[in-house]
Amino acid sequence: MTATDSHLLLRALVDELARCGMEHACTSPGSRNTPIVLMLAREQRLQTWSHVDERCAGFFALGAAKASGKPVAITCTSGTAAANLMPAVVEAHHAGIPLILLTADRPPELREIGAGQTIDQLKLYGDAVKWFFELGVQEATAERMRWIRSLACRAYWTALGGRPGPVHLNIALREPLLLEQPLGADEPGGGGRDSGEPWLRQQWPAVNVARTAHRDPNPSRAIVVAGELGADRDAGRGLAEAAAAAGVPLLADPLSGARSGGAAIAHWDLILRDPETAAALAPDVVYRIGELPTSKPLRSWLAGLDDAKHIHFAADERVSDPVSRDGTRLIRPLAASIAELSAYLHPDSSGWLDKWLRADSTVAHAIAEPLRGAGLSEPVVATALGQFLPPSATLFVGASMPIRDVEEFFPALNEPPRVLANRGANGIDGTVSSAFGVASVSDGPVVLLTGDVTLAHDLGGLLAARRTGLKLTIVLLNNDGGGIFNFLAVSRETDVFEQHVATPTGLDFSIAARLFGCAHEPVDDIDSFAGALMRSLRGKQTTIIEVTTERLANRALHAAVESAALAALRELDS
Ligand SMILES: Cc1ncc(C[n+]2csc(CCOP(=O)(O)OP(=O)(O)O)c2C)c(N)n1
Repeated sequence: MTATDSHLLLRALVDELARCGMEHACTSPGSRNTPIVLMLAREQRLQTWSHVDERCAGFFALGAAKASGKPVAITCTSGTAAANLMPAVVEAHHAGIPLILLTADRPPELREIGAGQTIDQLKLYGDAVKWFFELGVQEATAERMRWIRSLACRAYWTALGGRPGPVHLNIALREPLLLEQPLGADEPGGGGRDSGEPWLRQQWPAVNVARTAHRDPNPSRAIVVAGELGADRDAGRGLAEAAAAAGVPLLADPLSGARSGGAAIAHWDLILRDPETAAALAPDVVYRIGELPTSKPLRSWLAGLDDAKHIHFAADERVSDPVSRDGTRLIRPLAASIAELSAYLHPDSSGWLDKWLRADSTVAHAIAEPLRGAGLSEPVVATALGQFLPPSATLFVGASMPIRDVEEFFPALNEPPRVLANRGANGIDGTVSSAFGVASVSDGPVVLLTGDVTLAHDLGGLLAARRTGLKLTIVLLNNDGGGIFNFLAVSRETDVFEQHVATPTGLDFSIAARLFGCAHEPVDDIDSFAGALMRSLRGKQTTIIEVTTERLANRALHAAVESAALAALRELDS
């Protein structure tokens, strides 16, 4: 194998990824992966994003693939560089996001003899990848060129097909890594197919969406529970329209894009905390679609619905039923699920939807007072983002309290912004990088809502602001530590809690902003928040809008909101 062989093979591999439809790739620097970097960066059909830190590169690619629904390639050098992709690979595996990992490796004769930067990269990501393949060292014969073209397409279609996920190609490269002369246009075997077609185009059989026997002739009390639905922005809208047309209450996570229209119940998380209301609103049929929302009240309510039929429309065979309630699981592509579910929903005349809507407006009214009294709090920021963001925007939500507050407080809107989050493995890692990845494929502005520990965890992700030219609006809820832990029993273990669980960082984020070339705007009331948000949405620079809150006050406010909601619901019941 000469440098010419490896460059010819890699050029063909990248050519096929682009022919299949790939548009974005991420690189991280190194020596061994130089030939892969050259091919990706020089491929005109790809937009290639450079990252210093492989962990950031992995999450950036994840964000881009999540928002676009298309595979994104990542290359890194050998050794711990490849190991740094693991968190993003795990998230991609659990969330069903297509990635193609191109790790450079030493050739076999340099493995297991103490050569530098050499670790065992075979099956490095275990079962978290859909396919692992060791490319070995090959000569660029006509036969091998055909083979690599076919293999590149297989990697692309495997990442994208069925339940999407990551694919790992481990690429052994022997020195010399670089060419003396530029590569000519010719290729043994004549190159790829005419007219830009990929070597292999894979198609899946059309799925039979024939009606099944599960349709109830006249269920009067049905609800729809919608969780994250993936990259297709029309899916949530279609679902909301179908629920509104049928008068079926729609309990939608903002991540579904379906918290919208006349049947959307915005405050179901609070409504279901009142046992009497929850019992009165028990349905005969639960139609679930997408992932199950995080909300504990929702999950325990569903778990207790013994007498209801539970019908789950799922996009693939992966089980997403943590309460073991699915009675029927209908596996369909998303669009087919929505079409079929729409046909299941019956127009309602029993006042069923009205009962839900009354509870919803009762809660909305009741919680307004404690929220108003608390100034610019974490729940108010979650609510305000729903009110202020244009439909063209994307809100990327960090783990911990931000995702819970968005679930609990985000309003039902006619045209909601897209809401995304890393909910596959619920990590706080890679959040900034994921949001920048989303920005790389988005036309509208991207806003990240994050806690301070989450931001500190991926502070290096801010380097993308300087190095990629992409822009984020980062809304930082700084309660100096993990506020979520103040809601847990561990907060009573006072000797250990602050240092080892809450982990306040004490960071001055204005200095971090300056370091990475970002603007920083501290805000302390709703007007200054709205002003900073609008300026940042219009501007060109990444801005950290910092809202300072207190963990104990935040917990007390959540409790006051819940008490107000429950008191009002009880009054409604009586
Ligand atoms: C990679 C990873 N490490 C640890 C955790 C556990 N964890 C969940 S929330 C959290 C704290 C988050 O704090 P912050 O971002 O400030 O948000 P807040 O809780 O204040 O809303 C931690 C450490 C996790 N989910 N992922």
